[in-house]
Amino acid sequence: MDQKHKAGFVNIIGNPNVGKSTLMNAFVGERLSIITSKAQTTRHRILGIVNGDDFQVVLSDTPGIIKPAYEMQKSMMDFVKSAFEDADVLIYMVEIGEKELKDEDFFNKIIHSKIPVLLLLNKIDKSNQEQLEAQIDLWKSKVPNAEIFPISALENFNVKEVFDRILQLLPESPPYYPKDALTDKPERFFVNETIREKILLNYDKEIPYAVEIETEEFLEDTNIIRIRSVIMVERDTQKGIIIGHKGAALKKVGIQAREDLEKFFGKQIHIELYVKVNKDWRSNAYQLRRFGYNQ
Ligand code: GDP
Ligand code: K
Ligand code: MG
Repeated sequence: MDQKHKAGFVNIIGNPNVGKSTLMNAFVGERLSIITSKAQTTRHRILGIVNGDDFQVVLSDTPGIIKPAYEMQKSMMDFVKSAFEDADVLIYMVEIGEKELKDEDFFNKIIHSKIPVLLLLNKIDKSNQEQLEAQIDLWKSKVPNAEIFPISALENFNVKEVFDRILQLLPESPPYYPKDALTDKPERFFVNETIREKILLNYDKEIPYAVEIETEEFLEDTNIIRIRSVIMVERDTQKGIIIGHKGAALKKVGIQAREDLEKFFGKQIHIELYVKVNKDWRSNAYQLRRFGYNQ
């Protein structure tokens, strides 16, 4: 192994919807993490890996920080807590106009962090110079231990500068994952997340939060991948809404998911979706383990 190889872990934390997943995808160059304008889009910790000849940056996207209201959210916050324990660099993302982190404990951990903190002030495409300067001053005083970078994750502005700074901060180390790896998550995970994204986009109100996806079959052939996934809901009424009149709503989700998955895997996709009622999957600890929240 080259002596000068650098490798390490970068954890991205911040309030919901500030743009954490958008940034991670900008770094990795793939839509690993699903992105929507709704809070709680990201439920798991997702690793994204950026490889170069002499570096490997392992980024971890976390769910936005929220106050846990039920079992699933508690476990989501455990993912966030672990972000403080195994990082070489901490990215704390805030967006223009935001004033504080929703959780005081987390905020205290950030300002007392022994790990270098890069504070990314995101969405500057939505601000003017005066507002930006005021925000930089505000965050300098709130988090004196951080280096501040104004960025636009969406428009890829200043993202490369942040990445270069990360490379400087990483320790010399051999890679942690194979150098052709993009993520630590199995293929089925991306299928589940893609379907969940389409559900978030197509249904209103409480439906997306009552849903969990399980991919039962993922059969890869030379030219085609055959997928069968279950959409788990909590009540019969939700099942009806997901399916829609003559199955039209579910069909739309299937078509949209297939289009994205064909791009992601670079193969033809055959996808079969069906809906099952599984009462209270959200608060049942056994079920949560099964879906991978407590691992
Ligand atoms: P997360 O919840 O922190 O992971 O946020 P997401 O990455 O899911 O983004 C939430 C919303 O903010 C989405 O609608 C993004 O398109 C939008 N967004 C992210 N970054 C930017 C940015 O730099 N500028 C603008 N205007 N919108 C952004
Ligand atoms: K979001
Ligand atoms: Mg996210």
